[in-house]
Amino acid sequence: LVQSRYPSVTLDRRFPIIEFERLNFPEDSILGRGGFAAVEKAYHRDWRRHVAVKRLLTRQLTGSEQELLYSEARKLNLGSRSDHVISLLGVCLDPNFAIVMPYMENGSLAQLLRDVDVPWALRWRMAHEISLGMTFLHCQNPQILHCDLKAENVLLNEDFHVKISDFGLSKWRTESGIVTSTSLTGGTITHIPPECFLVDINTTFIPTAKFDIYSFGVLLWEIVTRKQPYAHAANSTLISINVERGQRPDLTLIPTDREDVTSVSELMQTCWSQNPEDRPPFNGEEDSFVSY
Ligand code: ACK
Repeated sequence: LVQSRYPSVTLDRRFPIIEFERLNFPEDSILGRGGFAAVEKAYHRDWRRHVAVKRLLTRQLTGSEQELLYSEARKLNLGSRSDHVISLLGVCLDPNFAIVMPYMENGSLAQLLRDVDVPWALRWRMAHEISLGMTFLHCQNPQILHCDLKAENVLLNEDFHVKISDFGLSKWRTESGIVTSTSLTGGTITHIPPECFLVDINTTFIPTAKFDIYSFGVLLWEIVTRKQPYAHAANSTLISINVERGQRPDLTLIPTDREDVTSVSELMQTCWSQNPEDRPPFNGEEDSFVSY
């Protein structure tokens, strides 16, 4: 068993290796399922702690699925250097490649907002920590675009501090603007910026950091309202609502009796500006990264 508190941050193939046999999976271990992988809760017998394991459940990984999980592990490996990005504890190689991360006791922000009337001060702290985590990702070289930022993918540790998770759709973006990714397309339609749907049919959409900023605007709306964006619209009409009519999540659901809420409401509207150039960067300064 190779374990280090600060796993290698180089983008090579050296990850801490965890023996699959050391993990115990309880009966109802599944925390959630994605396209081809699932996240499960497990107990590490030597470390005597719970971990979260992302792996394929039913069959052998194909080459490209293996690459996807592998690329996700590389990003989590970098996450060890940020307090607000989930980190990599290690990977299992046998019987399949699997990602092992810390288990987050308080689940996702989506769940918390659904179940609890979260105090405003905690909501602002979480929003701030999300922006710190995103600043970290956007300042990497190559830059990491998350491309699926939403309340479900924001996890909370035992003290309700934020860890950004799920890099299944994320992409690397080099300084020359080239996006490298083995990831599947897709994502959450309510959080995808309109320009994504406006590209010529023969052209591939190339995301920039402004993609994540738009999603952050919608996420701020989720934090403030504790509701689902466009809850009453059918998925099939969302693109035309969002792109052709330029509509956004319902501002009438935002309370008007608090100054802090009003200023966050102004910020979210800047973040979801129709023109990507009008959206602010996460770090609050002008572009430090050439192709931000
Ligand atoms: O809202 P949730 O319970 O929190 O459902 C999702 C689900 O798995 C799919 O991503 C949960 N999840 C993911 N990673 C972790 C983790 N490291 N610790 C605890 N729960 C996790 C997430």
